Amino acid sequence: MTKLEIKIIETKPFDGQKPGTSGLRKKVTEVMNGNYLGNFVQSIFNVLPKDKLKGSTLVVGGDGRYYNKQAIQLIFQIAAANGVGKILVGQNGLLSTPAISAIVRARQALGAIILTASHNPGGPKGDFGIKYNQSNGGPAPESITNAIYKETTTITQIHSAENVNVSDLYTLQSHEWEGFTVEVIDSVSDYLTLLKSVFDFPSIKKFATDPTKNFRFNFDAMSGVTGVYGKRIFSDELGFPESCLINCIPSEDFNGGHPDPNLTYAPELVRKMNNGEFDMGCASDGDGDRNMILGNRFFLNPSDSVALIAANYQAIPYFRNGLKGLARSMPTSAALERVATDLKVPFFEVPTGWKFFGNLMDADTLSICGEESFGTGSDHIREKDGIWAIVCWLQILAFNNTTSLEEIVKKHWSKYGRNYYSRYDYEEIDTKPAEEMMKHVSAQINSQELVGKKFVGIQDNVTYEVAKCDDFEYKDPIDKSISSHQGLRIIFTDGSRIIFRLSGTGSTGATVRVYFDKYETKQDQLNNNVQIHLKSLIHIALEEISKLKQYTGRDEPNVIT
Ligand code: VG1
Ligand code: CO
Repeated sequence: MTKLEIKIIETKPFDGQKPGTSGLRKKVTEVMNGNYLGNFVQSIFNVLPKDKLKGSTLVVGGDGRYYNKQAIQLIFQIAAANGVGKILVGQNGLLSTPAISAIVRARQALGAIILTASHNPGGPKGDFGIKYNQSNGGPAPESITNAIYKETTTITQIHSAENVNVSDLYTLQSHEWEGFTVEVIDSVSDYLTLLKSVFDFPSIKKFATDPTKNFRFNFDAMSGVTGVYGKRIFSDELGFPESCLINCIPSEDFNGGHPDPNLTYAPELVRKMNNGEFDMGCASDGDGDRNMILGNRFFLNPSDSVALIAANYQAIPYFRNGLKGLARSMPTSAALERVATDLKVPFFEVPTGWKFFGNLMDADTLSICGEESFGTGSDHIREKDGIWAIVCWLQILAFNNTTSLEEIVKKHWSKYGRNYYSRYDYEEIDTKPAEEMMKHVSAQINSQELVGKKFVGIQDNVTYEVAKCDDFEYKDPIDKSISSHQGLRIIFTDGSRIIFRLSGTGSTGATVRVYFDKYETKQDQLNNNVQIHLKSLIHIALEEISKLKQYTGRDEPNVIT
């Protein structure tokens, strides 16, 4: 068997290799510069204990964006030289983020290296991303990502086995060297096996293919990795015709699109749904962990989606023994805790980013969780899961024997009340004005001058009085670690909330996110237009508290959800 030819490459640190909300995300041009990626990969191995690394199994794959394949070869070489025994790589280098989480767990791997910048655009001028997941299948916590970052600031050497090269990532087979194997695995099988144990596939198939129901379904993979999964799961397994699947060929630049499933970046699907062409339309992002779900001329807000999945848990076989707990990220609407209260299960509020849910799941206190940013998931894996969320809704429709999502959501609102919710994104603002605006808001929070302040709503004439405001800090109930500065919160006496955050996933400039949440119980006020219903709160946030326009020069957000 061929021996590994290990070389030591001298290197120097690169600035700015600090992972953000979900891994390191940078422009492809920056990542392709010299040892940039090699440094980061070696830094990951430098923080992993040598004895665990020796002979370990790692899962590697990505969303198929530009530079994915070259990065995979580089990881093979550095992993081999650092003592890894085996790498499981997805066919053609493709694995969705949730599938990687499933594979790590099913095969008891040490961890995974995931190559994705998720919802950020790709191609030679787009973004690239890399993150490390641990043996539970979830993103590494801040203690590890900080340690990796520290390594990147002092790194001097990369260890690389330069005779490791796998040119054929298509054929499902193993490639062996002395002490090192690369196994090309099917991208879908492990994940599909898991989903089949979570859901009742036959009942969904029966519903989906029942001619008397004439259920019209559409899935948009946004030219990301879930194209591969969409065909196998929705078509081959659940019986939907292939004509239901759009943009299902993974492309290195997402076909020139922005693989972010929201109302702005999935225009084709949104137009069809607004025309009433389908009963259910859905999309997922570049790496398959996000989902957008629409009904016939109806938008399902992600914060409502997770609340409804929880409220309808009995439809899903995986939850047959009940729910252990529910959780949402801080900016996500408060709809979920009303369900937690009703079901009498523990409830948790964590900072933005999936890495905070994992500890709760590992401690067996969390079953279903979600984020407003089109992320929903459960403890079947340790990542959010776009296809899982879509299949949840198929299962809920089948269980309730209806093709109308809207009907199910409206029934929920009339029982629990409705959280009117919206998020405004101001993308690629210059860093300085964005930070100054955040400082302006945090000054009012730090001095507590906002507390007790009354604002009269320009739309509803209602008086909004500030009850509480803070810079959100989270103490992990399991490992007691503290995460500070997780978003500026202003909470009103009626429970309405305004939140300001700077994004941690962008690669250029700053993205400001402003979140609005207002709870309504009056039965005749449950079907209003969201933007009109929130107009007063939006005005208070933008004009009175933050003076966002003055600071940033932006009249309108790029994306409204
Ligand atoms: C955004 C979302 C956050 C999500 C993160 C990763 O982070 O707000 O909820 O977990 O993206 O999603 P930020 O810091 O830009 O607000 V994914 O699908 O890009 O891995
Ligand atoms: Co994603």
